[in-house]
Amino acid sequence: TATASPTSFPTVTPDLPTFYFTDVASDTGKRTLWVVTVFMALSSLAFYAMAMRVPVQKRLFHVLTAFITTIAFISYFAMASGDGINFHVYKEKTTKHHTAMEVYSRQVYWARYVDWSLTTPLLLMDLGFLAGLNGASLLISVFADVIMVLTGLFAAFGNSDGQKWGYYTMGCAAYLVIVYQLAINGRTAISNKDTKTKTFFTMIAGYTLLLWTAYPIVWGIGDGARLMNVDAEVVCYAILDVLAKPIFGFWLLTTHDKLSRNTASLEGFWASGLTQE
Ligand code: RET
Repeated sequence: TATASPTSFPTVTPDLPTFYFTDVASDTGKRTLWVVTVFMALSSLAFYAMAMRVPVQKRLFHVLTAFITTIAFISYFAMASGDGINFHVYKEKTTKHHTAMEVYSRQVYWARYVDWSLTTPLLLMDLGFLAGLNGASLLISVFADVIMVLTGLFAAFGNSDGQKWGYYTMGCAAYLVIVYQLAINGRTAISNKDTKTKTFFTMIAGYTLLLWTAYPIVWGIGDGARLMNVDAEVVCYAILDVLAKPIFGFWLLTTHDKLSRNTASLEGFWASGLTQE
């Protein structure tokens, strides 16, 4: 029968006319994506140039940071040129008098998750190596990070609220593991270092946690609750990504150059087997 209760969201109603509503990025969103693409490209070039000005032994942070913006450049290039995006149908319902169907869909930029799954572990390695975090804590935080991003991807394509918010909850739990590793174990590790390195780690790790916490909030309002349109979501992530990658990177590299004596221990791992330049 054609009469469907409006709460059951029927998927197949061949006899009802169907209206499609889609939320896609407008020129504002597209321009934002291109601007960030260029910014990521230029930052990457700057980081590679900065890497070449120091001997290989001193390049660990430069290389990690340049990798981060390189991946961001590729993923932003994909999104700006219309790749790495899918439409996700998120609501189907009949109109008030059951005379028509309405289908809502929204763009999901899945290229972001590909980016995050690679760049956020690299960011954690930057911070972990700076703090002199032990291998166990670093491995656990990187694992939790991958779980966080992948559950976010599953959540973005969830077919029901239960799925969507279920994955989101798992992602938030994984995020808490990262916060714990950085805030508690990172602090313990840094306590052996000199005051300058300690202050710098506290500042840059605090800055990171503040920015990272904004991501699940933007996700919850945008992809999650669909209260924010795709354009606004693109702009929010653009600002966060620029602060969390290139700005974070410039801050780390310019300060680390001055502190490089203090992170000598981990450079043993990075430079083992390298001949002196
Ligand atoms: C998701 C949804 C699931 C729950 C949580 C999330 C957190 C994402 C974060 C992303 C950080 C990205 C960065 C990118 C580039 O610099 C996946 C949105 C907790 C923290 C820092």
